[in-house]
Amino acid sequence: MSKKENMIEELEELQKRAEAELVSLNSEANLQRWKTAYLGHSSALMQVFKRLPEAPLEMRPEVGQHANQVKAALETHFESRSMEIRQAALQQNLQQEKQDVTLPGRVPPCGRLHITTVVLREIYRIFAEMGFQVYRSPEVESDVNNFELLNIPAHHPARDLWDTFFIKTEGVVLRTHTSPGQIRAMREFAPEPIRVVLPGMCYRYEQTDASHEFQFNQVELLAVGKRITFANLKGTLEEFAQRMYGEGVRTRIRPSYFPFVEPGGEMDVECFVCGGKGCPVCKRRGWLEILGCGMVHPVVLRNGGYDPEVYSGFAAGMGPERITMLRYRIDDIRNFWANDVRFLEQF
Ligand code: FA5
Repeated sequence: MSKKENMIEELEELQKRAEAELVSLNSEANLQRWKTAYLGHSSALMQVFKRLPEAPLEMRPEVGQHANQVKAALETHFESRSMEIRQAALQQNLQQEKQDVTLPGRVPPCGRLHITTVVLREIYRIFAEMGFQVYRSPEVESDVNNFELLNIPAHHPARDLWDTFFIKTEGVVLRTHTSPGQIRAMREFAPEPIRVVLPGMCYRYEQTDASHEFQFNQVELLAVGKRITFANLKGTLEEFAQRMYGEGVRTRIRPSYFPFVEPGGEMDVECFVCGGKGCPVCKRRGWLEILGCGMVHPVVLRNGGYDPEVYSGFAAGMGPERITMLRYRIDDIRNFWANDVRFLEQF
């Protein structure tokens, strides 16, 4: 066999071996190794090209041409095998990661309204239907609005009814009730008639217990105009109680003292746990206190910019957390602002 035939045979052997190996490969990594071995710089095929200049002149064209054909064939086969392997990997991925769309989805955790917010909104809705609008006033108040203009001068013993958080700035307090909002609303609207609810957080320096927190909401009710009477107050509160606690619920108004109303009272609803017979929830009285109320005191009307000879008004103040407790039989008010989701999630 001539040298030329030898080289050509060598090339054919090489091609057969390379192609046989290529068919058995089934990963990208192996493919790359194969490429380096058969088409890389130091591969046997490349050696043929390198050795060509040393070969006798007459055999160079034929051997060179043959080597080029082998190289082109190997490159083509490499490309198509490479494509097959990539396709197979893709198919396998699609199989393994197939999604079962019939499986129930994972429900994302979802927040909810705080129970007091729910009850507050219900209170607004009831009063909105009676023509009352929400009017917001600040939680940090002047001593003047919180007490003095409400007919509670400095050193008046009635100040003891509200254990107050004072702050370092003199004359500024955390409001102890929503009643100072009465002054703000009156001063904004006088001499126009008013029908507003004043909601929001109040603060008292309280010894906390199951029914007393040092922060709690109140909703104040205020109506001012000509010929407003105690009968209007009674009718409005009676209607509220029916809508809030259910039709047919019995109510009563007892006399009570608040410096900013005259006459003043407190409203009770019949205990809906025992139906008025007496139980631990109503402390055996058969009645539950829900709010303070009365006719706006002439001094307060004047401080708000209304002439008490011409105008009259009624006001009331209730605690939505206490209302919520009664409704849902919650036995401790301290749960409301303790931020324990086990409590909050129940509503
Ligand atoms: C007042 O604060 C008066 N401003 C209410 C008022 C308004 C009377 C207008 C007349 C006219 P009192 O201190 O009773 O009143 O509080 C009213 C309501 O707030 C109570 O019935 C109760 O529901 C709630 N409340 C009072 N103190 C606390 C407390 N420490 N924790 C939770 N709720 C409270």
